[in-house]
Amino acid sequence: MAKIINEVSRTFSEYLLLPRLTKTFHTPTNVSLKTPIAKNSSEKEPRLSLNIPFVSASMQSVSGSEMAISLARRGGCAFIFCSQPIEQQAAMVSRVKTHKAGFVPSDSNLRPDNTLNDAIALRKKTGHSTMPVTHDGSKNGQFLGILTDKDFWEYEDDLEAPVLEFMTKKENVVYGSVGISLHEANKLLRKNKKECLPILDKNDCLHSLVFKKDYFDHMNNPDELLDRKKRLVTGAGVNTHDYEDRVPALINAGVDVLCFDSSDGYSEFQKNAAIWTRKKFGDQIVVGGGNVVDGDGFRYLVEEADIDFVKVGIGGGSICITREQKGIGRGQASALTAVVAERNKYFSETGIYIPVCSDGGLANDTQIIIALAMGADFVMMGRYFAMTTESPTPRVSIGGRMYKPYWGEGSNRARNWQRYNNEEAGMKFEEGIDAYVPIVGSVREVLSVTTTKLKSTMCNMGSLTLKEFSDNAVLTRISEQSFVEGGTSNVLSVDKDIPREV
Ligand code: MZP
Repeated sequence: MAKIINEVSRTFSEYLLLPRLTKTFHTPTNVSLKTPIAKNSSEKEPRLSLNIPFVSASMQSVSGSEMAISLARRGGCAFIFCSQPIEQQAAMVSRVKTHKAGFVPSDSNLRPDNTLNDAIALRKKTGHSTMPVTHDGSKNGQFLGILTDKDFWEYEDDLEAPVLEFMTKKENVVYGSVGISLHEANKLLRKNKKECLPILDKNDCLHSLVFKKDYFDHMNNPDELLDRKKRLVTGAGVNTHDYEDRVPALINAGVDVLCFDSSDGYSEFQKNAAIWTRKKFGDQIVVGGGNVVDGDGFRYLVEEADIDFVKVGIGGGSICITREQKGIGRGQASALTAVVAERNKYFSETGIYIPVCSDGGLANDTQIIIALAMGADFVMMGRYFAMTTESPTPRVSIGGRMYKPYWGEGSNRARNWQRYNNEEAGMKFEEGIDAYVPIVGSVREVLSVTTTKLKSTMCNMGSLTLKEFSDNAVLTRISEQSFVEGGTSNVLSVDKDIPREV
């Protein structure tokens, strides 16, 4: 006979935190959001930790290389989607790993015979006023000099005159050679009071540029997540079909973390793929598994599949219709607390700590905070990142507002790929929908609001680390009435209730 769990399956919006004693040193500046992503023990540090507890979903409409670069620069990690050809995914990983913060390829180049008018037009097009001059106007051509808007007077000089007459010639330019470290390049900029340092190869061809402004940008991103070679960290999704080809290609491209991307990870398919990966690559790579929604699934992945972190959640994603279509899933709060309880039990039995990731269905910052309080070490989000300028989809104007397309990996649009392309499932039904989400700003902007709120709540809970936060957390279930009470009541909101004159 079927086993029936009588306890209701619950979600994050049904809970609130009760504040704990806040001491004077509990201030946001003292809070650390560092969190493990690889298994660890009291004797052994995790092989990899995130500097903020946020990762982006392995989805076509969320995680490309631009997302991966931007998120790693803020301390998180993107999982580049696997529903694409292996070479294409490996190229995206490689783009992140070769992104050298500080050394940028020049995108505004001139030939010496270009006119000042050409230079002005180029500046308008790219928005960049520093323009290297190369023999053929290409970004890696022979370097002849550099033109900036300080070199000419737009309303005084003859704009039909060639750039050659106005540029600072190579012999008067301070430049660096390929191989110079970023630290040394910045020292040269500082010593010579320059804004930009061209980097030349041994044939005097332009390689890249280093800008003073990027140094400040770097200083403004103290949480940047870097590997041992100071390259940005990136993750990638993998599947249980072509892993024997995909995993080596991704590792070759330099990927740091892999995660099996499946709506149901409690399977021998995932065990076989994870064990194969571990046997072949050992601890060189962090491997995540999932998704599961209970302690049994957790135990299986940890004990049988030797994975590093477990991802929790079935059917809660904003674009997901798995629960409606197949009748499997669990309220995300119930799923998370069940898995966290099993993780803690496993830790007390073995001394091995397995990070848990809450994946999907986080509709706002409050729910992110509740998930972390309930013991998630980090959260994976799709919609949240799909709404940023860095997601790999085009902007679309609908009714005067700007949106971006966002679709599930189980939707028709995405599913011509291995995960959904097996004979049994056929193409008879979808598990995800095709949607639009409003554009809310850059990854940096949205994360800055979320992390500020999270740190503030952690202080309310008398905690300076995420571990203290979940150890200290006391949560209460709320009634529908108290949920209503939590919003505004008996007032007219200036934003929502009072019509504005146009
Ligand atoms: P959300 O952050 O948009 O609410 O949810 C993102 C998560 O939904 C993903 O990380 C993945 O686990 C899940 N997902 C992606 N595609 C589908 C689908 O098509 C899906 N059903 O459920």
